[in-house]
Amino acid sequence: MGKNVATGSPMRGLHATCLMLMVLSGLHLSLVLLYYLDMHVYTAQLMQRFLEPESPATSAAPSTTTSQPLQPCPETSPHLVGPLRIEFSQSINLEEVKQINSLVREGGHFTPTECTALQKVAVIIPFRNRDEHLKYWLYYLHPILQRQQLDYGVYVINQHGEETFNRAKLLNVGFVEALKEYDYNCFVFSDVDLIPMDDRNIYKCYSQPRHLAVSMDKFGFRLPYNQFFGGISALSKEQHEKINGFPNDYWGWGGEDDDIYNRIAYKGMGISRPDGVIGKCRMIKHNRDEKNSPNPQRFDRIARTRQTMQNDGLNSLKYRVLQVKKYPLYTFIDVDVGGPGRPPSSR
Ligand code: UDH
Ligand code: NGS
Repeated sequence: MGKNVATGSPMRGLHATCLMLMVLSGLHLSLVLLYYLDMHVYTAQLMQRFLEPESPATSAAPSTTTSQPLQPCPETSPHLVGPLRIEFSQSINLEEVKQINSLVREGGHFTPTECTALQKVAVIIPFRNRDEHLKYWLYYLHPILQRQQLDYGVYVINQHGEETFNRAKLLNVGFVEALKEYDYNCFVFSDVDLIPMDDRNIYKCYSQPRHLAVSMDKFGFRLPYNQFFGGISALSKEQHEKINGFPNDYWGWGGEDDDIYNRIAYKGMGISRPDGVIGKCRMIKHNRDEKNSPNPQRFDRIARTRQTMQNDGLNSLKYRVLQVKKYPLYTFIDVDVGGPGRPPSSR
């Protein structure tokens, strides 16, 4: 017994010390582990922030969720990257375009969440049988428009049937139909085959009607003539109404953009344009479409804009909407616009 008592006490002390040391080193180990885990997560977050893809076609403006009241967006978006590489060699998968643009809502709408956009822009595209071109347009333009911090919607106005194409009338239809959906104050009218080569070419409205396609590859990156107003243009709601919209009676190719230019000039407005560097655009090469041959009446018509603009335009627009389809990246409006000398069919 005595022997046990004499040897038991130091053994128990040693045991307790060992236990304490083990607990302490366990604690130390878990603290070190926690610290490293935390650092790892933090580093991963940082890496993600800085390594996000910055390719112009894929990166959109970041969105932040905040309960603070939103400030107006700045005059110049901080997300712009300047010159873009635009090419049309690879075919586009719309599913991927949809995934890249996950902040775009059904029907092709986007609203910045980090600030209140300065303008509400409807982008109107005249359309028939150009699906491949539309894919490129959606692929390039959605990220650009988001980086420009615009509150926008994309409207593809499809001319139903086989009649001669009427670009300007389709644009008028887009103006009226978009306004039925949302309180847009700016309208950008864009051909489906034109892509800006610089995201500083802002798809918004200015104090004067804006011409955006000022420096196209097919014209050697120059204006073909001073009054040229084709390809892509932007008019505020007021500017569009002031000129009674666009002419409805240009069937086939050519002249309708010159008529629009005349309307603007006759109403005492000027044309605003970006410079020749920011205004560079690429056009997707294509052949002349069926039912869009040069309109033989175009020269006579543009000589008479001053008279015709009074009665041909928004105040005489007649069409019938056959279908409105909301796709993830655009709103598709199928319309009967009639034909030369033929009104749209009634129900
Ligand atoms: N558009 C269509 N479908 C058509 C015709 C025109 O969607 O059948 C739309 C489309 O948005 C197009 C725009 O109307 O971008 C302007 O028409 P366009 O591309 O025919 O006009 P553009 O002046 O070309 O660009 C004219 C034909 C050039 C032939 C060149 C041959 N080398
Ligand atoms: C003019 C046309 C415009 C056309 C421009 C560029 O001659 O409608 O060429 O055409 N005006 C008349 O014909 C009266 S383009 O080379 O882009 O096809 O926009």
